[in-house]
Amino acid sequence: MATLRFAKLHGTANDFVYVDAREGLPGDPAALAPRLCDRHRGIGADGLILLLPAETGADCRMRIFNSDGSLAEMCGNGVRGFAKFVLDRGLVHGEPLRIATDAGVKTVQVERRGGRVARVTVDMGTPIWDGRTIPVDADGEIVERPLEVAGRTWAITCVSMGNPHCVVFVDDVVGLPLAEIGPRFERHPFFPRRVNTEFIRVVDRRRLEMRVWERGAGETLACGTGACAAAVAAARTGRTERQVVVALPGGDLAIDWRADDHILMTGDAVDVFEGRIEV
Ligand code: ZDP
Repeated sequence: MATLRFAKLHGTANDFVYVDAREGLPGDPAALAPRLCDRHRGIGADGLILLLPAETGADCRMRIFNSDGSLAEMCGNGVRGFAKFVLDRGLVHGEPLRIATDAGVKTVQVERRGGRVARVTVDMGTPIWDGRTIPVDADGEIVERPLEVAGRTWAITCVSMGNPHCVVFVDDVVGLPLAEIGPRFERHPFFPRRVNTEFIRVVDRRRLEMRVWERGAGETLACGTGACAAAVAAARTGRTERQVVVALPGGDLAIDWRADDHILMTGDAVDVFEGRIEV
């Protein structure tokens, strides 16, 4: 047994356990993540995020494990909480903060209230449209392409934000039986590394409503990379402007797809509690 110190934070109600793992961890993170994320037997979270030693070109490094223990390349809501976790506690310095992730170095700007990080803007980099890179089982770009899932034909648009996303525009997100259809997208053979699926209703040219079924985590109250994927899919198919607010069950995220192709995502980062757990 070892004692692990942690903090729990959320961004738009997408919650994560954060651990300073710069000096190592008492165990394999892929095995620790499901135990720590368990909402009945553990702390409860959508994923585990580790602070790792800095590397060249960045102030620090983060790594995210989904609640099922799978490794994700990138995490939009988690990276905002990560910035608050390290800056408020003085663990890392740097403004703008450069965070190395498995999807490249992300630059982060923070807005403070009462000396503490309250809102965070992340340069999420550029969207990747190439099918084999996302990856999906097809060449070229996947924009409004029919795919049969759960006995229905959906028009899907696929994009990688470092991690794979499938965006589907629907007339109603509230009534969608997500627990039934979400896993069928996630495990569809068209997605060789599984997929995060966003179901989107266009409210108007500057607002989207979204529900998400995340790879390795199920339905979550928000997904930052998913909100970016939805925004670029909506703008690219002519449904919206390049600046939108994405309304998620957990709150709003502002997305700006700049003319230079970079996507800026802005949202909250909130401390929940800190603690120690025997592992
Ligand atoms: O790619 C994946 O496996 C996702 N489940 C990772 C988590 C994404 C996240 N919800 C986000 O906000 O981008 C943290």
